[in-house]
Amino acid sequence: MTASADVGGKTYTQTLGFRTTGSDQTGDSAGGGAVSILIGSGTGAAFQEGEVGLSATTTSAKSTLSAIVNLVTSDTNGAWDGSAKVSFSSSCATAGKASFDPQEVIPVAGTAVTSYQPENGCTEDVITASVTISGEIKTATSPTITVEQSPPASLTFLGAEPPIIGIKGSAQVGAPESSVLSFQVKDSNGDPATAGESVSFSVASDNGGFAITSDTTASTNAQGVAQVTVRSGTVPFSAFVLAELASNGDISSTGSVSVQSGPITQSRFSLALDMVNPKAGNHQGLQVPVNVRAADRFGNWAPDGTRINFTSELGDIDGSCQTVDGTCSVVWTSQAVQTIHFDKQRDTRSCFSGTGPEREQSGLTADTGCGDFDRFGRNTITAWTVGEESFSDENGNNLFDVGEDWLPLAEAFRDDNGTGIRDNQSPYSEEFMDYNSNGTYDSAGTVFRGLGCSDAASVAGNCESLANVRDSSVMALSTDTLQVEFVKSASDLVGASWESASQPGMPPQNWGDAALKLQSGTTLSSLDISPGSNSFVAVIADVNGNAPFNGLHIFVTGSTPDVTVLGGQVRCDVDMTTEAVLCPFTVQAPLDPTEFSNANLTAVTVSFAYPGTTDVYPGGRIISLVKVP
Ligand SMILES: [Ca+2]
Ligand SMILES: [Ca+2]
Ligand SMILES: [Ca+2]
Ligand SMILES: [Ca+2]
Repeated sequence: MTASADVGGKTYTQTLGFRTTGSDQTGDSAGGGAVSILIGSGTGAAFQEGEVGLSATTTSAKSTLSAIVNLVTSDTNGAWDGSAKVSFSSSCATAGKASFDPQEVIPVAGTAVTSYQPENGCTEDVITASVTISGEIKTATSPTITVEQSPPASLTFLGAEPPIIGIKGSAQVGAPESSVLSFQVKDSNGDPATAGESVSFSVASDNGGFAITSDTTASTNAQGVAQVTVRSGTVPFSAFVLAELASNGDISSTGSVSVQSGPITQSRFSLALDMVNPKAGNHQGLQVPVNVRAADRFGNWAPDGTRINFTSELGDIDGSCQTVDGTCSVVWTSQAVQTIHFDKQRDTRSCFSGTGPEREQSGLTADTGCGDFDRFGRNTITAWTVGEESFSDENGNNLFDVGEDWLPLAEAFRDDNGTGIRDNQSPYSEEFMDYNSNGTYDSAGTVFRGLGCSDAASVAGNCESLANVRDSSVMALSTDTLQVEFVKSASDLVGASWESASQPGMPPQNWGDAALKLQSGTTLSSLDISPGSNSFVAVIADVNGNAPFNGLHIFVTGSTPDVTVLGGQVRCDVDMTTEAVLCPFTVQAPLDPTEFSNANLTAVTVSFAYPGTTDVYPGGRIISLVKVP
């Protein structure tokens, strides 16, 4: 009996054995020598207490070996046949670099066996077996296991983050200029190679200055991954980076990142309304989606997340949206009748003096008549964001060179009266986007504003700033009520405009005060009919002289059997337009003079139907026919 034996060291099991025997009734009732349970390897004379037996002490990553422990009784070192659970562990297993199958074993006849498998990254390991018997933990440890590592066998490109970067300078418009490329080294088992493998990097082409900005050699981490950072140059292209294993140049891989132009170019920034003539003039809350598409010089989408801003003359609109795949949308909502921003002096204003294409490329609204009066219910919507002016890259080097043609842009503005010029004569003033924040409206500059100048062009002062790209559209807030006029031919409408109905010669004085004014002569109050064919044009507009609402069906019919509208009835549908709709028709009268003089001529009727139906929509006009011999 060694009742006073100290805990620890090699006396560990003896101490436990003593306690087990002396502290419960088993030992007392037996009245004999203390018998304890020991853990180790082997049995009988071969028993090695506190040791885990191994089938081998050297193995390869992904190979297995057996670990074995025996539970014996201390009296004879014979197999203990009690019930317990043995747990195996190791530092590599804790680190996820080795595994046991099974990890917990219930011994059979005192013997517990498991299979141990180390991974790459586990170079040395010691297995511990532990068991709890009668509340006491008993452990055993193995000799050190040496694990031979699998050599690296492959290098794979995992990806670039972000996969698309802008050309040098794009950071000004919020586009990244650098990217991190990741490569993974794997061993022949397809597992990540050991940390610390050296990988070297080089660029396949330094086009425009594309370069590696991190070290050209990097070590793999625990996941076998090595990374390299690159930066764009001035030229957009698919850039390739070669990665090579330092220890074996035959193992290599190529990664790529796309260098794109980045800034949105004015000529590829466009605004479109889902509906330009909604029936919104008398209704609040009617909604129209407003869409923008934005791309760089090459037509590549603006980077996702590019913020586009919006402003609307009438109604209300979401302030901004962020692009995904080069596009985003906001919603415009009507506020019914609105007379704000009407320009009483529009007919006296100067107008955009450039060509039609220049007007369109400058993001202005379509030209609807310089010198005409303004009209109520015409709503200008403008979208803008930071980008660059458009230039013609005549030598194809993707740089702006001195002498290359470009379209200079004045500061963006919302052209409420559609003159193509920003007007600001009190009390009428058009909102503008003060790009340089100097509090005043700046006209077009004399240097190119954008990214990517040749050295000479930079010296000449180009590429020193960016500019707002912009586009605008006009929407007609079509009214519920319509008006119908008649002319003899479409040519009678050349130079026609809309003036005040209550004060002819003046601009419309209020919402609904618009009348068609021909350049010479007047609209018809009756239709003169001669024998044979007589052609006319019905002009249908809303009460402000704008387009009838989208989808309206217009019918022109004759009202007596003796005179017919050719084809029986003429139908004209209102499509996407902001302007009055022309509906030409022909009245067929008898050719024979006698028949003609006996014919009963009364009237022609213009009537309407709701969109997509034959249900009569209120309004229309009946115009009488007058025989002209
Ligand atoms: Ca060029
Ligand atoms: Ca307007
Ligand atoms: Ca204007
Ligand atoms: Ca300014």
